[in-house]
Formats: sequence, structure tokens, C-alpha cells
Amino acid sequence: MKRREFMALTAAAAAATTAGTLPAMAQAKMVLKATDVHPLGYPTVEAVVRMGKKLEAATNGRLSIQMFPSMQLGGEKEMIEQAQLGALQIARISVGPMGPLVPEMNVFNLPFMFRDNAHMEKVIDGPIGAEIMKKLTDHPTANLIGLCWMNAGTRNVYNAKKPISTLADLKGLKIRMMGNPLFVDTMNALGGNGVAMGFDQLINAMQTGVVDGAENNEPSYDSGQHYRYAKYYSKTGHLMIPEILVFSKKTWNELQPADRDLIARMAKEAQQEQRKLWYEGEAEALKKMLAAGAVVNEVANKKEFQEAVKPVWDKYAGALKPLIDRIQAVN
Ligand code: GTR
Repeated sequence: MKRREFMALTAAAAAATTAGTLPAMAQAKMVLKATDVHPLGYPTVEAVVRMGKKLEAATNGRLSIQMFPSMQLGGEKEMIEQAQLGALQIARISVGPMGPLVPEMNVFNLPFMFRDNAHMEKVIDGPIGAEIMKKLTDHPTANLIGLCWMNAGTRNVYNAKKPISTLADLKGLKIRMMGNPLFVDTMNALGGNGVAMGFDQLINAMQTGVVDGAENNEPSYDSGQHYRYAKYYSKTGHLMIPEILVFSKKTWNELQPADRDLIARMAKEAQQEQRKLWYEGEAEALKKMLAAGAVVNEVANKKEFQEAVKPVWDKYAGALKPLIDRIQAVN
């Protein structure tokens, strides 16, 4: 930098400091810590890594993202807690565990809520998605900023014992569910025994027989190598839950408005980028799990499953009814 430019910049910085703001260029470097339960290469992880590169380029290296994949900073519960404290900045989490905190989010956790991927995408991309995201951001104690949605396909049951084709096949099976009473109720309504635990505890629970299996989308089943413990993957399709990228409110409040805008915009771009990565990753995961010995079966009579979860809707859908009606009307 030429001396004259430097002087001008210093003067500008001094003036801005007096005014209470610092010009962007004079701001210190900041490394945003990001985390995900999934490994490098997983669609959500890759989308955030790419977002980090774009952020770094746009700010000449002043802002960057350091990714801690594979539960390096703990399970989803720990990730949320650390983001709330500002110990990390970006966490990619499922809507699943947020339901008990932000009631409107539970609408996406209802079994068989969405007709298909296209329906789900239309809802999260549109005004309803923006509204629910705002509920999270505005929540007085969640201490998180909702940045964007991400795809997570459809969740199917897998277990060590047998393929699930009918409700009767689920009888007596202990199936791990995410930490939200709605999911335990869902599995129980389907005839199995729902057991709530963190994703980080699942492998051990399958190894020791604490559970017979779990339920998840193909990429999670594949990248976690869950087929090694539960080879029957049955396409029950009972849940379709989008994921969210959240930012620590504590750190957010310390950022300059222009940086907040930049991060928010890049997160929106990451949402679309992750979607492409998602469909590629899903197809790839299916190939890999089959090659690894997973036995995949379709469920012919889905209606039986849809009818069985009626008590879950009766219990949880009441207050969410207007929102549900609007979601169902999206086509
Ligand atoms: C995955 C999701 C994770 C986590 C996990 C689980 O599909 O990407 O965020 O929620 O499921 O079952 O806990």
C-alpha cells in the first residue's frame, strides 16, 4: 500500500471510530467455526465449505470458514449449545431437534407431511419457509439466526433383523429416533419401539444391541456405514425433514451489517448449491450401500403407515392447523 493511501485509510478509520463504526477494511480477520455431524464430502458439508471459499474471496481473506466435520465438536445437541454460546458460529442441524424449542418447526417433523421433494422444496423456498425461519431467528431464547434451509431427502427405517414391508414387521423392534418426543410417538404409532438418542450415540447402540436399527436418509445411512450393523433398509418414507444452517446470534450481533448481509446472501446461494449436491449424493449413496451389502426394499402399502400415525397428528397438529392447511395447499 502506498504511503498516501495508508494515511488516508488511517484517517478514515480514525473518523469512523469516532463515529462508532469501523470501515470494513480496517476490521480484523475472522475465522468462522462451522460444524456438521457428517463427514467431508457430504452434501451439506460440501455446500458450507464452498460457501467459505466464496466468503474468503469476497472479503480478501478477512472472513473465512473453518469446517469441523464428523461430529468433531460433539453431536447435534452439543453443536446447538456451542452455537448459542458463540463458541462456534455456524452449525448445520436438522429441524428435528428444534421442534420442542420452536413449535412452528414441528410442522416439518410431522410424519408424511410433504407429498414429495418438489412439495417440500416449494414450501421451504417460499413465504412459509421464510416465516418459519424467522420464528427461529426471533425466538427469545434460541439465540440462533436461521440462515437457510437444506435438503435431506426422505427417512426410511433400517434394522438388523428383517425387511419391513408391513406395520406388523416393525413389532418389537427397537428403533433409534432423533431427540424429540414427536419422533418416539411416531415410531410407537407405527408399531415399533422408539428410542430417543443422539446421532453420535447410534453406532454404539447398534453394536451393543441397545437398538435394532434406526431411520434416516440414504446419504446418512451410507456415510455413517450403518449398513454394517443394520443391513435391511426399507423404504417406509415416513419423514421428510429439511435441515437448517444456523448462525450464533451472539457472534452475529458483533458483525458489521454489511458482513451480515454478505453471509446471509451466500447462505441463500448455498441452499441452492446444496440441493444439486444432495441429489447427486443421494444417488451415489444408494449405489454405495447396495455394493456394501445393504438389502433395500420398497413398501407397497404406504397407506397403512399413513393411517397408523394419525394419533401423532391428533396430538401435535392441533395448534399448527392453519400452517398445515397452508402447506397442504402448496402445489
Ligand atoms: C441426518 C441429519 C443430521 C441428524 C441425523 C440424525 O439425516 O443430517 O443432522 O439429524 O440425521 O438422525 O440425528
